[in-house]
Amino acid sequence: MARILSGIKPTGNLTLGNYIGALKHFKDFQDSGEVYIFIADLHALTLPIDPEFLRNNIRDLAAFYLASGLDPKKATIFTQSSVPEHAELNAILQNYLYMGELSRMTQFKEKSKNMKDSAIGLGLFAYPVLMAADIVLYDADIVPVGEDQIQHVEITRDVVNRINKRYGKDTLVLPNYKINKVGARIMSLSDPTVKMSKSDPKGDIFLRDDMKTVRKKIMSAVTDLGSEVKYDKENKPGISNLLTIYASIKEVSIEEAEAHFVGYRYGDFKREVADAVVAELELFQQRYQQIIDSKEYLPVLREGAARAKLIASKTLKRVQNAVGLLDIDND
Ligand code: ATP
Ligand code: LTN
Repeated sequence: MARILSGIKPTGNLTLGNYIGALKHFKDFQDSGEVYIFIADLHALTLPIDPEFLRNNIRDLAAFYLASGLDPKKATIFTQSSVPEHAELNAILQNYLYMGELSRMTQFKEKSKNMKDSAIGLGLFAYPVLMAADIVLYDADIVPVGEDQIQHVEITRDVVNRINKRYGKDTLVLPNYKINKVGARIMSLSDPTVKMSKSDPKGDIFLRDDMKTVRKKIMSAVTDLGSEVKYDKENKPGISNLLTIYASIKEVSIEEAEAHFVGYRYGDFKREVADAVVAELELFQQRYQQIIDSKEYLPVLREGAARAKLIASKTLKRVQNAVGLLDIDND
């Protein structure tokens, strides 16, 4: 049975981009594979963050996971920091990833570009090391993510190949990323040439926005010259982004979405996109609120940590043995 693993970092309010690119699809794997979904709370510390804000984001993300339809009986849901094996494997893997390749990572370059060297934490630089540890700890075969995370899965593959070559081919499992055909990169509504991102709130739709705000944001999304509703990323990035949002929510192809909107004016098109998003988010928010109020995420996270630890501790032992650390219980 395939092992599927993914995570999101609790750095702020989740956006429609996170939902469409990642969150919405996690549940699709839970009937056919063994699913591990975690909250990347240690990764959230790689840029300065207020402790209370972080704690609330973690609660929120746990509730969002459950509201998205992940079933804790089928999927293991947990926080990264509740399974110390992540940090322990990180300490080993950091020796097999190199300064040059880490400094070329797009995410690192983007996040650090306006920072002075004296303010860039080592954790931000070494982000991919911990992420590689997250993935290989569960022998994950498939890692569903949005487009921006492909590079991180690729560097994980590099480190797996390096380690397996040196210590034997069965030391670590080689993971593959999985991105959605539609919606792997949702763009900002105010500037459709940049990614919708939770740490850059301009032009984002947040999963906790009230429905009036969601409608308003979609109705005032930047569109393009011309009047035809057509998918053309180069010349019509705004319209293409809204078409992508519609197609992902309705679970249809871009071509089907285009066919549906033939002859529409921009205003009517946007209204229908807003209807589709509102219909999806309204239900989602009701479930989220109920989970936050009942705190039902807590036993889920506790049980998830216990289940995750069972797998993680075995992999860690295997790697410790492979690299030559002495097993003091079984020497
Ligand atoms: P930050 O702004 O803090 O870097 P983010 O919004 O980019 O955060 P992440 O926590 O890095 O979000 O990503 C969570 C998941 O959502 C990842 O799988 C990522 O690829 C996906 N994702 C993030 N933004 C988008 C987007 N605009 N379109 C599609 N998928 C996205
Ligand atoms: N970097 C990811 C979060 C993340 C992750 C992972 C995703 C941390 N570890 C392991 C998949 C697998 C992000 O969402 N930005």
